[in-house]
Parts: sequence; C-alpha cells; structure tokens
Amino acid sequence: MRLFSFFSLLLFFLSYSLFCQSNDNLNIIPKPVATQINEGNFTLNTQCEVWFPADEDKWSIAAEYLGNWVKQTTGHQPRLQPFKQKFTSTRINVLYIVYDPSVTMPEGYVLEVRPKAVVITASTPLGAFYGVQTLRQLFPVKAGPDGWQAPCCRIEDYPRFSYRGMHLDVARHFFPVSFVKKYIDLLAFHKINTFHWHLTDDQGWRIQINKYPKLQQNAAYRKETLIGHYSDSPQRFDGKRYGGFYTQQEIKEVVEYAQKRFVTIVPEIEMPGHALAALSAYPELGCTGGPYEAATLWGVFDDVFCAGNDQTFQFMENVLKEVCGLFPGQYIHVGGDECPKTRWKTCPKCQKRMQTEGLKDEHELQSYFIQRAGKILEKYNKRLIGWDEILEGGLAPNATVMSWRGTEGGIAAARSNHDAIMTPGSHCYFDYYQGDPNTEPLAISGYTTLEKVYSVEPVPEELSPEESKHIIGAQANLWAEYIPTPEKAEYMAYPRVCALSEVVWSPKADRNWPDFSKRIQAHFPRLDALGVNYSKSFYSVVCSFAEGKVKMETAAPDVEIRYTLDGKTPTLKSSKYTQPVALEKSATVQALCFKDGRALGAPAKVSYSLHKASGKPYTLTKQPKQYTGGETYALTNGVSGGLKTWNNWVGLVNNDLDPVIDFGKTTNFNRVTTHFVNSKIAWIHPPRSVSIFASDDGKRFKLLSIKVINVDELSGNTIETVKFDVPGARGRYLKMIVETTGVIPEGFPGAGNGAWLFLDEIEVE
Ligand code: TNX
Repeated sequence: MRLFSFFSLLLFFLSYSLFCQSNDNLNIIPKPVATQINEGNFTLNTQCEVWFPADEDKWSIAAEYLGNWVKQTTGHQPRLQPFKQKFTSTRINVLYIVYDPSVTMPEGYVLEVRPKAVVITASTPLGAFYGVQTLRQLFPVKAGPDGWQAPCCRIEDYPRFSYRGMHLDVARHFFPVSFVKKYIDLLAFHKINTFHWHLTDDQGWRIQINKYPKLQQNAAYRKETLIGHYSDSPQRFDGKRYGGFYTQQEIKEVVEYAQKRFVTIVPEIEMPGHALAALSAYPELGCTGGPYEAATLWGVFDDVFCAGNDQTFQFMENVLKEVCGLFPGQYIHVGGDECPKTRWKTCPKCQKRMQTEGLKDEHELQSYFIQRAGKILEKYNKRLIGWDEILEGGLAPNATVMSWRGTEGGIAAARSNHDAIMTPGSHCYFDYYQGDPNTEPLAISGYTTLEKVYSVEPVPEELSPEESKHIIGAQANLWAEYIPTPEKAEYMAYPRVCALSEVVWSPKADRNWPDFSKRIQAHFPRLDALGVNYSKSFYSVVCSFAEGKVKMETAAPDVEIRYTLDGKTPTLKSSKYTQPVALEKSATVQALCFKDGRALGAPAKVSYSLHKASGKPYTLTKQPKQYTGGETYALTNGVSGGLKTWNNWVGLVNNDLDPVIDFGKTTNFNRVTTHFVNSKIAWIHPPRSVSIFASDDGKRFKLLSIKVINVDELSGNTIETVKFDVPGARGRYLKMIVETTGVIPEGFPGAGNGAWLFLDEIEVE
C-alpha cells in the first residue's frame, strides 16, 4: 500500500513536471490552453491517410488543408477518407478529424498525437482547422533520422477572443494577389481569423467597381511617389506613375482562398476622408468640384467626399452594393478616420445639409455620413466597422468601433453598448520601428518592439466585466506608406504577428514574456521554412547610459553580447559584455548579439558625446508618461534625439519641462546647449522660452540666462538648438525651464488640443 502511494506520488510529480515544461518543448505559438506531453512519437509515412466527418463540406476544407500539408511536407499525397460511422478506435497511420459536440468552444479543438495515429476532435470544422495548424507546429521543419516525427501529446485549446485581426494597406503601396494569399496563409497559421483589407485611400483605389470604371482607369494610379521620409526636406519624388488594382475576379479568388483557411476578410472602403483617389476620378463628389489628383504624398488631406451632395450617397450605395456582394463576411469597414472638416465648413451644399437635417456642427455631419453608410450596409445584411472617429457626433446604431487613437474609443464604445476592436497605435501599429531607427529600414516613426506588442492587453482595466464583453478582440495594422515591397511587409509584420496572435488567442493568465521569448526562437525556423522575411530585431542590443556607464541589453535570452568602442563591427573576438561599461570619453559603441557562434540581428551603433552633465541624474516636476526618452537619464545620456522617431525625446503635452540636473558637486561651466522639436504638423510646437538657472543647494536658483523663441517664425519639421553662453557660471545644480506654448492655436493641425513639447540632451560644457 505504502509502495503504491509512493509510486503514484512519483508518477504524479513526473507527469506534473512534464505538463509544466510542456510548452518549452513544443514551442507552439500561440500558446495553447493546456498541453500534456506523452511517451513516444508519431511518424508520418507514405501509408498515412486523412479521415474526416462525411456529413458537411466544411470538414473537408480542414481535411484537404491537412492533406496538402502532408503532401508538401513529405511528398506523399494522403488519401482523404470521409467517414460516417461513430468514431470509436483508431486505425494505424490515420490522421483523424473527428466531430464531437462535447468540445464546446466553437473554435476549440482537442489534438491527440498517439504513437500510431493522430486525432483532432472539434465540434466545428473551424476548430478542426486550428487543430491542424497546431499539428503543423509539432513537426520539425526538417525530417530527422527517423523521418517526420511529432511527439505524442494531448492539447486542449480554444481562443480568448472571437476577433483576431491583421490589417494590410494596399492603397499606399499595392501588393499582388500572390502576396495577399501568402499573407492570409500566414495569418491562418497563427490562428488569426480576420484579414482587414484596406482597399482605398488618398493614394489609390484598389478594387474594381463595375459601375465606376474610372476608379480603375484613374483612381488606381498616382502620378508619382515620395522618396524617403515625409519629413525629409526638401521632399523628393520618383517621377514614376504608380498603381494597380484587384479585378473582381481576383477579389473572388482571394475570398475563396481565405475561406479555405477560415479567414474572414473585412474590406475597407474609406469615407468621407482619405478619398482623394476617388475624387480624382469623380471630382463632382468633392465640395469644390476639383480638379483633384491622387495623392503622391502621405498624410491627411482637406479634400474629402462632399456630405451635402446626393450624388455622393448614390456613389456610396452603388460601391457598397458591389463590395457587399463580393465579401461574404458580416463586416464592412467604412473608415471614418481623419476627415478634416475644412471643406465642409465653407461648402454651401454641406451647410444646407446640416440645416435641413438639424445637425449642430460638422462632427454631426460626419456622423450623419457614417449613419447613412450604416443604413446602406443594413440593406445588404452587413454590419459597419469604423475607426474611432465615428464616435464623434454620435455613433451609428450597431456600429463596431476600431480603437486606434489609444484605448479611449474602445472604452467609450463598450460603455455605450457597442462592440469594439482594440488596435492602439502604441502597440498595434506594425508600420512603426521595431528596433533602433538608426539600424532599422525606414519606417514611419514610433518604437514598437516585439516585447511591447506582446504586452498589449486588449481589455482596458476601466471596464466592468459586463462592458468588457464588448471588446471582441484586437488587431494590428500594417500601413504601407513606407512599405513598397512584399519583403518589407513581411519584415514589418513578422515576428510581431506572432506576439499579437498570442495576445488574442491564449489565456491572459498565461502571458509570459520570458517563456514567449524562448518559444519565438524555436518559431523562427518555422518562419524560415515558410519563406517569411521576418525581422531579427528581437536580437538587437539596446544601449542606455547612466552614471558614466553604458548598459547593453537584448530581449533575447541565452545569447551573448559583444561590443567595440573603436568604430568596428563586433565579432566573436570582441569584448564580451558582462556588466555596464564605463565610458571615459566620447565614443561610438557598437554591440551585437551572438548565439552558438553566430551573429544575430544588426549591430547597435550609438555615438556618445560626453560633457559635464553626461549620465547625471535630474528631476522633473511632471514625469512624462508616453514620451520618456526611452531611458532614465534621457536628457543627459550623451545622445540627442533625431527626427526618425520621437522615442528619444522627452515630451509633455501642454506643460513646461523643468529639469534640475544634479552634478553631485559644485561645477564650473561656460556653455549650456539643448534641442527641441519643431513639427507643428505632428502637434509638437516649439517652446515660448528657455531659461537656465544655477544653484548650490537645489533650493534657491539664480537666473543665468533666458532665450525667447520666435514660435511663429518656425515652420516645417526641424530640430532646433538653443545655446547659452554663460562664462564663469557655477553651481551644483542646473535648472532649465522650457515653457510650453499651451493650446495649439487655430490654423494648425490639432488646433484646440494641448501642444506637445519635446526636448533632448542638455549639454553642459
Ligand atoms: C493613421 S490609423 C491612419 C492611416 C495612416 C497611419 C500611419 C488610421 C485610422 N489612419 O491613414 O496610414 O496613421 O501610421
């Protein structure tokens, strides 16, 4: 008896520990709900067959997918065998797909790999399909000495959210059907079930509409395209006509392809803003009547669809009718974002519409526009999705909100009983840099690392459990202003989609970055095998500077960092990083990650210019939250911010910045220099004044100098320098007061909102 209980205890611990480490071994992404590894392996061989429920054709989709995968992997086309009888026991070498209503989660499945057979159980074909996707990941990317083997295991799995989305902008740059298919295939592999296809924008209209042939002839093309970044000055253009569109036949082909992967397509037809391309073809739909040109630059444009013109709504009705006929999903996205009201304010037709409809301002006119689109969609049994601006001026009944400007839109929608999809710019914009902008390919701006994507929580804390039910999921967006090729699209999307997939699929309680950071490395070879040009920025070294020392970190575990200070690229022979490195003088640090003797990712390269305040601590009355400068002593880290990303800037909105630097001892200095951003288009305004003070006790400060900035004179997108010559100045503390302009004045983007103030590096010599 004793012996028995000892053994059962031992068995319990053994199986428990197997259970716990299971994910480390299987490395499935997104992580399944429950996994248990069993003894033995299953081997795919040329005898294997796929059996599936005979009664409904959708089961055959999962079966065919599985069969094709076996064929691609082993070269052997398995026989596909529908079966009607109740599933009782397994035959050898069969991959079973089994209907079982007891698997209650609609997208859930139970996958059992046994030594002689595989059984995927689900109550829906969709669940079975996801079982197949997991099975794919159980096999290695190359056959081992004993062939294609998967470990025996039992996996129980189902998603956390019903809406798991990924977006692709094909308007700013056009992507061929072959790539769109590959993109969808990869989404399915990661159990993402919705593909948001952004089909129209200022720079191009990409879907054939039979009723409006000029959308194909004209609106699908632009004269030329911006080269480099929007903020480059002067802006340069390539002088080449650019464009393309999908025929309805191609759209049908893609829809069918997606259906075979249980991916629903949400097409987006932008209105009333982002409409320049459409207006170039049908100028009568704009307030001024044109002429218009499809945009060659990125941004937000004043010319939008006229909301007073009945022809506009006739156009929308006809376009949406064809769109609804092409896409079988329940949702149609109508945009609604970034629609300036400039033209509407002076357009007699729009003003008349406001009068007759009793609309109090242009925001209500925008809301009227979207509500009419909603009514059209209702006629075709579709539901409307819009960006969070559709909340302004009143929400259309039944509308689902896509919250992109933070989470507020989603919160407001949920509180008013509307569904919401979270796609906050900070975490879900895959057009942002995923590593140091100095080593990454050109991106729009931002800094959204893999780890940051992994950390996003779709359900805001503010919501009650009841309200939270309206958060149906999350999505990431791939805006394509700076993504001209499929290779770059993959680079920007992967591996961030992998992190997103886990956010939307796996249980919240299982979110664990250290664990994911191991599994993602095992996932990379799978992406290699699928021919995905994913980014390796996950391995990039991030440097920070404090108290005279450079700290080097990487998100990847189990790697070594090697660095140089002499301007050379690190090799396996360079110094190995073990602890923060003291910098005695200005230098360029290069750091690179190595694993198993191989370099991973691109080397980090940071040039430090040291001065008397370098690495010194400072205080601020108001701590920045969003723009922290990226490290503790951002203002004294020896590195100035650039225009590629705001990540290195210390920023506050509608507030002064007032750093007080502590030199640690009385210090003599002659000159103080600092920098601020002037980018009114990005709501970042110059300060009204900058003043500096010195103190010995940190309490009583003496004014050293003040500079008044001519705020109105500054235009464009620039970094401005302020220099104070203060010969003979001395003190232990140096205070700087950078005075905000306050609220953005009329006539500038974001008028009425607080202006941002961005400061970086206070150099003391
Ligand atoms: C904002 S997100 C936009 C897009 C741009 C994107 C660039 C949204 C609804 N509108 O038009 O492409 O920023 O990040």
